[in-house]
Amino acid sequence: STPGRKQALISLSDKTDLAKLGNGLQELGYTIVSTGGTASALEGAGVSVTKVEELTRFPEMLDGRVKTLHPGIHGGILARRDQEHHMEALEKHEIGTFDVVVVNLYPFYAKASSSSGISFEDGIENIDIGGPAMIRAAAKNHRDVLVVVDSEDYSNLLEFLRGDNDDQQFRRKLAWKAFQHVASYDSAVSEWLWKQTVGDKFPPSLTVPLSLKDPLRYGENPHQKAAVYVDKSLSEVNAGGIATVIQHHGKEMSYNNYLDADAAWNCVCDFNKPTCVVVKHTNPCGVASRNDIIEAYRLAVKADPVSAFGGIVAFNVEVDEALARDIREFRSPTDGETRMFYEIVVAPKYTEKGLEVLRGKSKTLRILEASKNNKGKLSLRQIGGGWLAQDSDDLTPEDIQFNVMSDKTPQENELTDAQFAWLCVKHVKSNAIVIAKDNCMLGMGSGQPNRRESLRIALRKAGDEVKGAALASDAFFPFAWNDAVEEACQSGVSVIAEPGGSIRDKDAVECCNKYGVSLVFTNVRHFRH
Ligand code: 93A
Repeated sequence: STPGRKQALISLSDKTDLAKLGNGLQELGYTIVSTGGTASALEGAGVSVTKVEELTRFPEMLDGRVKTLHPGIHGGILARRDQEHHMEALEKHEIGTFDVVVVNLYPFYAKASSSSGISFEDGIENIDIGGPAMIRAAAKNHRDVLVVVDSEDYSNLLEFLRGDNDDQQFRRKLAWKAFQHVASYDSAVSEWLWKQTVGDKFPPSLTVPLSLKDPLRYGENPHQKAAVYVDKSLSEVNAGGIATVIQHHGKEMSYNNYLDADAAWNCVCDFNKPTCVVVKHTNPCGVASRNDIIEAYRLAVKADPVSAFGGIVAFNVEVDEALARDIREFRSPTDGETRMFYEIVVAPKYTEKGLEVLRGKSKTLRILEASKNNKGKLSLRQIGGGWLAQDSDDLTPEDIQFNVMSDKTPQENELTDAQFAWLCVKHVKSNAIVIAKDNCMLGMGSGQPNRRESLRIALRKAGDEVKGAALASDAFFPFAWNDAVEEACQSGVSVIAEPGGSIRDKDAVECCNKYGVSLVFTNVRHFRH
């Protein structure tokens, strides 16, 4: 290389904005060194390039498995500029230093998780070795080598190089991002290999590649530090969910906001018809499905207006102007006067006008656009000293047989009510009881350490409307007579849905028979602890 001339090493699988980068570096007087495909692309964009082979005086070999794994490359990245003997060694072997290294890796994840799948051999060939080696080397020597792994950083890089202030913080940030990039990549590879080894026997291994999305002001409480991370393993193919939400308006999202918005979004995404879900402290306190989404919204709020105040409102359909106006103006059903106040509105889409109207509701209202949640995800919970991993609970009523156990067979509408209540109860913290009728939640009891108490709370919220409604319980009733089942029957519900499986199932059946209530067993439990 020409002495004194600055050198940049570029090797990219994803060639987004490559021309911009190449031209920018060339204008700044950099000599650009590249691997085969990247060199061709740069030349195509009118940038002059030195091929890696010219520099290493060694051909790319083993079908490209060995391209940049050479002292001529790694010496130039790793040499300490402040160590005389390092620089002497480079000189002796005629190796030039690199000041900038821009690399992104073989698209392993996109390939391994593509719908068409990937053969084992193909998977193996897509494991990048030389790329991570260059990234790690450059990140280690970031004091003198700028390392870039994300095309979104090209402008910042060029701007930095044009300036004359050498900011170590910028270099460290790039190095941090670089190691993160490689760590995610290795996690993806290990995840894939794990699946090749154990098949579907276990939930995925715990090497979830995470990348920091945002530091949060604080955690559940102000004295707890917190941040939100995005699961990179879901990028491209499976992306979606609350972590990657687009915020159109409002105050910064907090830890609790993410948690509650997630609960609301997961719940509303489970429904096929146009649905509104209102969540408070991760529990749905109002749910309604209607062809007219405004009606659904009003019913969901009406289910428990006191809890809905300050809650999260989620829709599974677009928010248009008319709906937005209703959200903005709707007055609390408790006093008919106070305008309802919410922390968050979340929906898959907004019309221009819808957004504009909602923005006018308050400065703080967080307006979120979320993309569809995909099924088959990993659910992780932390315990002291470790983690619990499981598949997410993806069962919906369509997957479940509702077996009639009582003498009375539920009418078709009663069965539909039971299924609706069943879908709701899945999203409520155990012990969970939901009372519903006509595609609308009327009352719910959640999180009580005994089922009877949850039942009483649900009944109280449903009030007189309980007559003829359906009741769902996330797990079986341990006792029937003089207990929850009898209390439910006496309240006037027409049908009870529960998993069954108690040693006293017979009591539950006899009790329902005595009161002329239908009892259906799902044989599926929806604990949510
Ligand atoms: O097969 S490798 O693991 N061996 C290498 O020596 C090597 N050097 C760069 N893969 C290697 N790369 C990767 O090639 C880079 O990480 C980059 O993703 C890709 C760019 O190849 P090309 O410039 O030929 O399109």
